[in-house]
Amino acid sequence: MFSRAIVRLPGENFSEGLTSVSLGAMGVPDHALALVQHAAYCRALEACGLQLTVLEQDLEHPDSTFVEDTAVLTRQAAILSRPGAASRLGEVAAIRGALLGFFPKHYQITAPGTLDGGDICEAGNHFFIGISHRTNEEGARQLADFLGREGCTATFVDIRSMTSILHLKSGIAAIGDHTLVLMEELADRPEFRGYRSIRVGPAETYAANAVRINDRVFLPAGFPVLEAALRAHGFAPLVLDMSEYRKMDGGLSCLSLRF
Ligand code: CIR
Repeated sequence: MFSRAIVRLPGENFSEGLTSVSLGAMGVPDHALALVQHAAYCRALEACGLQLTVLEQDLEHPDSTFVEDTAVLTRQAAILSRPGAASRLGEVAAIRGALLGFFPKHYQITAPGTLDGGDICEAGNHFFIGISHRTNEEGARQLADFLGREGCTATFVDIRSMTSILHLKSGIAAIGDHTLVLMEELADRPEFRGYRSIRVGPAETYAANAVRINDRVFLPAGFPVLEAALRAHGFAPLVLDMSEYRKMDGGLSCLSLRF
């Protein structure tokens, strides 16, 4: 069960962040609408019983609303990341003060390691660590070592050959009850054998970035097949509009650090 979350408001220059999406086709993100969607996300977290720390916008870092990438959290420890994109490196120092007071133990990924929190999928005491174009092998090794010291296990999932996702968690969600939501391209990988899986077809891949928050599973709006599948498996989806964050390659998990 989570009792807290940290979020950061998107800045007016949010649309100057990194994205692989063609904004010509999709339209530039609308900051006012992004704020409305952020507020709805915060209300949903609160409705699930979480107490929020809402950080002010950080105009130095247009991607800083995606706070998930700055840390990996266990019960006792906050492991500060070292983001793989140069423009995001400063986000870690900016969130450090807000985060560390909540945790008795602290670790830090150091150079030449790089690691984005979006590549880390926590399934109970086990962590899947994506090796991607943001998280390198050295960063993954450092994290696995820190997790080991915290009594957790880890396996690596190399996604560098995949062009369809930015982070591991763009294609997988651990939603509890030994269940993984998995995009087709990841569904048959041996790393995930032994879990109950709910597959997400190519038309709904974006929705694979779902998040279990206490009794609910947060799901982006517009993905009825996955929503129905979750209900059929006994989960309770809570649907949120994520249109403006999607334009910046962001999903539901990226918008908060939960603990
Ligand atoms: C980036 O490219 O870094 C941001 N525009 C999106 C980060 C999304 N974060 C995540 O999936 N955890």
